[in-house]
Amino acid sequence: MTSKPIFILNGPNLNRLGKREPEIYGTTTLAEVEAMCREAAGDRPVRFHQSNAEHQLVDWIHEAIDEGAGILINPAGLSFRSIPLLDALKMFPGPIVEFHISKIHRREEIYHRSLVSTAATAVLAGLGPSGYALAVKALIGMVREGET
Ligand code: DHK
Repeated sequence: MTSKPIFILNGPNLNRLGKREPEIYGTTTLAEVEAMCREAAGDRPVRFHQSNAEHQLVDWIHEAIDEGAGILINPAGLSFRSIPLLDALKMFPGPIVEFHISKIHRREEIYHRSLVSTAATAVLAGLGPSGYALAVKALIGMVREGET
């Protein structure tokens, strides 16, 4: 039986990874992040997306509600103000890992309080782009726990 996919969702401006403020986000591109995630996921199917549009991220979360085993989300700037994103995530029955490349709690005040964290099962921040692989493995571990 094919296992249900994990959804890896990336928010606004993450399409610019590699060029965007490399002193904060590093020089790894989003395509390289996707490859790392697929490698870390092993035989678990992955749906990897990025959008600068809040409604598109909400639509993918609805897809995950119907078809997904877990969600890894870097909501980027939407972390801090998006009620629609939070409301959609609250409907998801499985594990949610919220991920931030940077140390959001040591940055400007506006980045300190994520609304998404109130729906997340776990939060990872400050590990840099390579942290996505750790987040994938943590999510798959939670999914397996829920499937046993
Ligand atoms: C990414 C962004 O685009 C910022 O808006 C967040 C997050 C931090 C990150 O560290 O991945 O504040």
